[in-house]
Amino acid sequence: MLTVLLNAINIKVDDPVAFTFFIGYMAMLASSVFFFVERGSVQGKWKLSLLISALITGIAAVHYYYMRDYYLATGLTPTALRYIDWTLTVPLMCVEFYLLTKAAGAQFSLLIKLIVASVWMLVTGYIGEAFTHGDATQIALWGAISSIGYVYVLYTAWAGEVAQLAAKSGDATVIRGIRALAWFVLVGWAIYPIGYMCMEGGWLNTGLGWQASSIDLFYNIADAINKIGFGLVVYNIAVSSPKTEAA
Ligand SMILES: *C/C=C(C)/C=C/C=C(C)/C=C/C1=C(C)CCCC1(C)C
Repeated sequence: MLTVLLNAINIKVDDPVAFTFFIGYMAMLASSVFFFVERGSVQGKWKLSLLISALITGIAAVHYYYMRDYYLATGLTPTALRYIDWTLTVPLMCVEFYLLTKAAGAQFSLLIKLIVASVWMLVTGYIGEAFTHGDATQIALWGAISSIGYVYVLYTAWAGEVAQLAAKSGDATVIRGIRALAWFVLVGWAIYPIGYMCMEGGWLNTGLGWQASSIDLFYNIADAINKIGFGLVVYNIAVSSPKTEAA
């Protein structure tokens, strides 16, 4: 039964990469509808945050639609589409951090710093994936340069400005929410460099012999966890924070 269905949509049962592209598309689309509809039922001050969550999963859904097609047609990793998706959605995740801490005094400069760090991480990561042609030294070098941006976001969320502002807000829901998002950055985002190291010439590929095609498996699973998970944390903050008259 499942085989017939998967054949009909041109996905082989023994191809988990194709399967996760397919499921990823559905999950992103469904989440986007959910966040967009729920936006109507939360307090005014959270509506923009929910819209951003819907945009993150919505943008990803469109990219998954094309990435799945690309992968099925060529069997190759859709590197460019992947990085276009991330370059749009990761800065939007920075916007979520900014919006959640704005009431506690977050400055626009915090948002700019987070966006610069994440774009740094993605541009240098893209160079590492697209232009190194299996050269192990180059891959490791660009991976390390990219990680500087990652560590900056990680630091900001756990101990830097975002964490300090959350503490200052005095709102237990926001404090818990920011801590949950920081966990996503620590654990969920760490899945990406693992995927990166699976590419031809990466440490896990040459060192442990992991399959080069697993790069997409890691990225697809990480995207679902991080994009939908982030959105659900924000949604949870919105529905459980104390009601304020002015909002
Ligand atoms: C929705 C997409 C998200 C949250 C993407 C996050 C991507 C990363 C955290 C990527 C990190 C990388 C490194 C830290 C080093 C190697 C290259 C990257 C770009 C895979």
